[in-house]
Amino acid sequence: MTAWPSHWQPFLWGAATSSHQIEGGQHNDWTEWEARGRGREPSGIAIDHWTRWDSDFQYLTLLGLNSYRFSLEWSRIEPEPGHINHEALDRYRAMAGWLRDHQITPLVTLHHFTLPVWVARAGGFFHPHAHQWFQRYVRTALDALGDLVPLYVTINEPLVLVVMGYVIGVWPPGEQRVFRAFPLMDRLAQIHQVAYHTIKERYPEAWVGLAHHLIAFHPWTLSPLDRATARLFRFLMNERFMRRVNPYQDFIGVNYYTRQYAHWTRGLRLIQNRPQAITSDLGWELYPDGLQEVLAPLAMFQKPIIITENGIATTDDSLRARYLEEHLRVVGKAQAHGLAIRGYFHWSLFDNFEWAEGFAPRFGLIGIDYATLARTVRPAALRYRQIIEANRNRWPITVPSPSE
Ligand code: IFM
Repeated sequence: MTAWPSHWQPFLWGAATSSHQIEGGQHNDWTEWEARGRGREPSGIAIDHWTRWDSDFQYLTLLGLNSYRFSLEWSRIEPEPGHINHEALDRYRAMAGWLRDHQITPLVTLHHFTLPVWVARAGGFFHPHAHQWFQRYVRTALDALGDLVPLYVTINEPLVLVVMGYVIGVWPPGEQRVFRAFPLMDRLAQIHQVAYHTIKERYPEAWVGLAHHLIAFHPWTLSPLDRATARLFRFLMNERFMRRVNPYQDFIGVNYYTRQYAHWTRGLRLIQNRPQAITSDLGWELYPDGLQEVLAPLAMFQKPIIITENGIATTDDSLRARYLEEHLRVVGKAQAHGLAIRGYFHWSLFDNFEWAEGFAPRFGLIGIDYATLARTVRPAALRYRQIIEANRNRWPITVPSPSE
C-alpha cells in the first residue's frame, strides 16, 4: 500500500467545483456548443465565481473544510496556441495561495470536460499532438502554482467524456460514433500518463490521479442475459480504464452518485431507477450501498482512495443532508474494513451549471439565487460542518446524530 504522507491531513474534508460550472465568462468548446443552442441554456456568467472567488472562499472556512477541489480552465490560461494569459494564472495562484494561508489543501483538476476552442477545432484529444499540447499546458500550470499544490486530478471522468461526447452525442463534439470510443479511451489514458510524468518530474512529492466516475451497475431482472449485461457495463465503465491507468495513479479518485440497471432488450439498455426509488431531481436513485459496491473491488490496487465527488441534485435540502450522512456512513464502514479512504469531497460547494441540464439541478451546499447571484448557506452545509467537527483526528470517520 502506498503510504499517505504523515505531514498531510489524515482525512481530507472537502467540497468540489469545476471552472466552467461556476466561473463564468469563458470561451471554450462548451460555450460554442451552448451558443449553437445545444443543451438547455448557455452558461453565461454562471455564478460569477471568477470575480467573486475571494468572498466565495469564505464558505470553505465557514464549513470547516480542510481541502478544496477546483479546476483550472485551460481555455482561459491558453486561449490561443502557446499564448499564455498571465492574468488568469495570477488569479489561480492567488486562489491556491489563499488556500495555503488558510490551511486548506488544494486538489487541482487539470481537465474537467472543457477544451480551448483551438484544441477542439483541431479534433480535440484525437489530434496527434494533443498530448504535447496538454503537456505544455500542464507545465504552464506547474510553473504558476506547482509549489502550492500537492494533489492533482489530470482528467475528470474520462469515461463520461467519451460516452456523452462520442457515444450519445449530447455533449461536444456531439458525435454518435461508438467505434471512436475505444481509441479515445486509449488516447485519454496516454494523455493522463504524459501529464502524470510531467508533474512527477517537476514535483516528485505531488500526488497525481484521475477522478473515475463509478456506477453501481445491477441487472434489471434476474435473467442470465441481464446479469451478463450488468457485468459487461461494470467491466467497460468501471474496470477496463481503471486497470489501464493504474500504474500511473498515486491515489484512486472516485466520483460516485448512483446505481443504474442493465437490461438486454434487443441491445444494451441502461435504466435509471425503479418506480419506488427515492431519487434526485435528475432521477438518479439514492443508493448509498452502491458506494461500498464500487469501492470494494478497488482494494486489490492497494492505493489510497479519495472520494473526489459525491452529491445530489435536489431542491429538498433534507434529502441532501440524508444523502450526505448515508454516504459518509458507508465511507466510515469501508475504512473500518481496511480501505484507505483518505478524503471526501462533496459535489458541489455551490449550485452550478450542470452541463446539458443547465442551471436547474441544485447540487450546492451553498445555494445560488440566479436572479441576484446571492449565496445562501443551506442547512445540509451546516450539518456537514457538524460532521466534520465531530471527526477531527478520528479514524474511521463516524456520523454523529444531529443532536450530538
Ligand atoms: O456536475 C458534474 C461534474 O461536472 C462531474 N461529475 C458529475 C457532476 C454531476 O453530474
